[in-house]
Amino acid sequence: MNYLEEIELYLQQGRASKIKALIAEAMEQQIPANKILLHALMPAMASIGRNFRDNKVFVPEVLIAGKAMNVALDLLRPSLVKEDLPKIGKVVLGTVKGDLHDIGKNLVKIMMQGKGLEVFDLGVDVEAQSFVDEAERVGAEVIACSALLTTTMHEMKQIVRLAKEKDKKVIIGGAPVSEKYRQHIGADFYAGDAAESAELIAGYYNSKNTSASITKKNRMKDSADKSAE
Ligand code: B12
Repeated sequence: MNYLEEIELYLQQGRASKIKALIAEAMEQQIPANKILLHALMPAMASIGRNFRDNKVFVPEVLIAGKAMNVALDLLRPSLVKEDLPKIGKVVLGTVKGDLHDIGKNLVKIMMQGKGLEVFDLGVDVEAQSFVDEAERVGAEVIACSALLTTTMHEMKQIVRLAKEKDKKVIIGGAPVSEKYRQHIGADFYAGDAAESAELIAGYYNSKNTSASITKKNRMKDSADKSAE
């Protein structure tokens, strides 16, 4: 078995300390973090998801595997996020009220940080109002919310309503959420995975920053022209 296969297997068993050691070794062998994420950790989570659905594993096993996945993500984070990136915008992130799933959210955080976005993570089980309060407090224009349960996704509608009052944009995601649902609740963006969410929001801030700097340049030119007259 190679490193990737071993990591995938041990994650399914929730063996955090074994995974830690294997990831360290794999990285020493120059296996890229991205490859470990996409070809070992994600397939393991998908397989846990299938086994959970088919009643082959139960909440305690899934919980332990989830913890091991978060340990693995913490180990990969430094390789996936370059510290010296220029900061392009702020995002408030969290999992909605009633929902404790955080692996997808944590992945969104890493991918967004990897694009130079400053992420303020509120954790799980977050009240709708808290997303907006935090966005106001830190001066973030974008709120990102995750929901994994059909019974909690409706919280997003409330977040969108409160966010609109404060002129904030909302991106939604998580397994039960879709583009159709985005349209239904009037959210600004939807992405199916973490990498896509980071692309979308980085693109949003980059185009905003570009038009702001063009406006600033034009203003400076106008005042220079006026003082020359
Ligand atoms: C791990 C897990 C758990 C763990 C969570 C551990 C943790 N730290 O997160 C534990 C054991 C705690 C758990 C509990 C429960 N779970 Co659970 N869980 C899962 C499981 C197996 C995997 C989820 C996961 O982490 N996937 C891996 C990550 C990477 O994928 P992801 O979260 O989908 O994220 C991706 C995208 O969705 C997207 N994304 C995610 N968030 C965001 C946010 C934004 C802004 C954007 C743009 C994108 C985005 O990007 C990620 C990929 O890049 C899923 C099965 C599944 N197929 O999803 C069930 C699942 C979600 N759970 C389910 C259920 C029913 C429960 C429980 C009710 C079980 C119970 N009887 O107690 C409880 C609910 C607890 C609660 N109140 O939240 C059901 C939900 C059914 C439904 N449609 O509502 C599922 C689908 C399993 C099933 N088939 O029945 N669960």
